[in-house]
Amino acid sequence: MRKIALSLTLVLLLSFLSYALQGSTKGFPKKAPEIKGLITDEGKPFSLEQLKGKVVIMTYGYTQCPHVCPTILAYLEQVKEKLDKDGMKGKYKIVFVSVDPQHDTVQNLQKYKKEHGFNDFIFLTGSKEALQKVWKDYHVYVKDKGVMEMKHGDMVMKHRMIDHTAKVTIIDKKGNIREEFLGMYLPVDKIVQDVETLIKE
Ligand SMILES: [Cu+2]
Repeated sequence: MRKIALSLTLVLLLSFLSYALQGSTKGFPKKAPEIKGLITDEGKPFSLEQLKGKVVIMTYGYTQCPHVCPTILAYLEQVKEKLDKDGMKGKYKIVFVSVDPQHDTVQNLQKYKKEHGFNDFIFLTGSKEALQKVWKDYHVYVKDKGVMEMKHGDMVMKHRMIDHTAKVTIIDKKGNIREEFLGMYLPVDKIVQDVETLIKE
């Protein structure tokens, strides 16, 4: 009987200690490269250092993106709502790094954020050089294909097309990348569970 109780305790302890993050953890943990030279949608200089002590949920995209980025942002809005409901407000930050230095000026980011109600998110832009450094450091593929015509039924519409990696990078309170969620269809509950675990570390 005592033996059973002991092994039960051990199993419980082990399962607690070995919570497995649910995203892609290959190559992580890894120190998150510092982000230099980018500015926020409020026109302020940004650094990851400013967010030390918070879990950072970072994604990459552009405000004129017709489909992928709006989808990712809608999922992240759900993540935000769940985290806030669980009392996590202020303990994490959602950051969106632009892949479009040409159009995503501070003003355009501000406008986009306001129009879509992403009030708690930080949108980042910067010079092409500064952004390119961040894309490279975080392994984000970016290819500007210019304006392309797309058919919507009988209508032909013009879209600014930038091919880019769709993913979310999760950085812990100490500034280490811990995992990534790849693709545009994000598992909201898994992200919430992981972020809450990292907040409690
Ligand atoms: Cu996009």
